[in-house]
Amino acid sequence: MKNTIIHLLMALIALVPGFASAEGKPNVVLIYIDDLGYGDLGTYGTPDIPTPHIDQLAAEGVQCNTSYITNPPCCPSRCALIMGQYGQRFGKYGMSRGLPIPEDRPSLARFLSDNGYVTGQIGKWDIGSRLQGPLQVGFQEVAKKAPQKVYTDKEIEKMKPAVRKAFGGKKRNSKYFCINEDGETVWLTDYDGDMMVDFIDRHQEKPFFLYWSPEAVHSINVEAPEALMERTTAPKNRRALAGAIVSVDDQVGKLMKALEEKGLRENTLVIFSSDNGANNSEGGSSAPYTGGKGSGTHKEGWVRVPTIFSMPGVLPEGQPYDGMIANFDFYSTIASIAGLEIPEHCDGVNLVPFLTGEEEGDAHQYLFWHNSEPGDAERRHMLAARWKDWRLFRKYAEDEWQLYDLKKDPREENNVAAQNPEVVQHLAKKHEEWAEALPPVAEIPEMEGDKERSGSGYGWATAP
Ligand SMILES: [Ca+2]
Repeated sequence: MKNTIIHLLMALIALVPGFASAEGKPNVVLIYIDDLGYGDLGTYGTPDIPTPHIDQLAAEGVQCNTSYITNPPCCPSRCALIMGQYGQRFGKYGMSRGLPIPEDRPSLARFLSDNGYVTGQIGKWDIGSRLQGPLQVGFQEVAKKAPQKVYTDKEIEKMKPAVRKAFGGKKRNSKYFCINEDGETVWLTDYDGDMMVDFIDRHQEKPFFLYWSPEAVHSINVEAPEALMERTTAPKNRRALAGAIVSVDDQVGKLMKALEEKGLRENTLVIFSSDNGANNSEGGSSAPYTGGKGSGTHKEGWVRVPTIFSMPGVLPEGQPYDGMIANFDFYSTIASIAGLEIPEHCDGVNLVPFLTGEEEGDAHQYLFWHNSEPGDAERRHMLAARWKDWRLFRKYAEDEWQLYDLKKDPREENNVAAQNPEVVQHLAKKHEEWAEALPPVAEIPEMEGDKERSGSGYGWATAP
């Protein structure tokens, strides 16, 4: 009943002209982890990595158990996220780094900025062309990159062999340690968490949109300090990754504490997700599914990620949602919760009625994959479709379709295409119809000029 009233209010608010510029709109924090696997969080069943704050977020929100990245990996995933549509809609059929995101339709940051939000970005970008930095596509503030720690000869001497192998040769710049303003060496993820708190602190009076995408937990995690790793019971092959995940969880705790202390918890939508599936090379887990980054990019674990939505009072607490969603739904859901009309270009839907249980079933009846950019790594080529419990897959258009029943066979060990020709035919036709409406693969343009950066240093770079 409470939710119905809130929806009614939101619908009414959306009809009031000029509301877009009004204060009092909900804040949004979007957390997008790099390479975090479906089976790498406590609330998703991992036994060896304690993630109490993320688990708490799920307990105070909706844990989505069938959440997809239709455009893996990093770069295309982030482009689809920020544009609220399949990457193929703007010709992005694979990694294609350097391909611009469209500017004839608003990015999520531009959209919220145009509607009265203060927009801020922290961490990894990897979106659009070299000239499309975050400040160019709608973010008003970007956390400057703190200088990386550079290892000295003396430090290299004392390093564990794995760390020395990565950072003791030509490359001496640390990936995960930076130098803070006081000259101290700090864990980058932790530094990012402090920047989140700083952003919220400065903008607590306004509606804000904060996008944090840490470098974590992307390889290489060998620098993870013992103090983080010893909090886990992870085996050796995933101990460093586990340490990195524990630190991500710490920052979620830091964020939630800041929101609570400022009385913003109820009026803030927090979304937590990952840009693609598990970091297999460092022991990441897709359990109960298989696959992930590297050799497993043909399987479910490469595209199925953990996703949590939390907004007490608007969304249920501790109620999972099993229907199919994709990362491009975040845009439309944020727009809806902000009382704004979803822009026409969006492929996503407003997930609120699905997350509340008002509407049953999948938010998307079908989801599709068409990763066929000729320049992309062969292992990542994928044509696929999801419908009900079925996953249809083939690598190239000339291959035979494979069909898996993910409910009976989550590990995708039994291709049941021959036993279910009608399902194959139906899904293949759906895929074909969807693909027919897409523009061709776009060429990456050559671009003059320096790559857009927010600059290194401390504090925030702001839009010109
Ligand atoms: Ca990634």
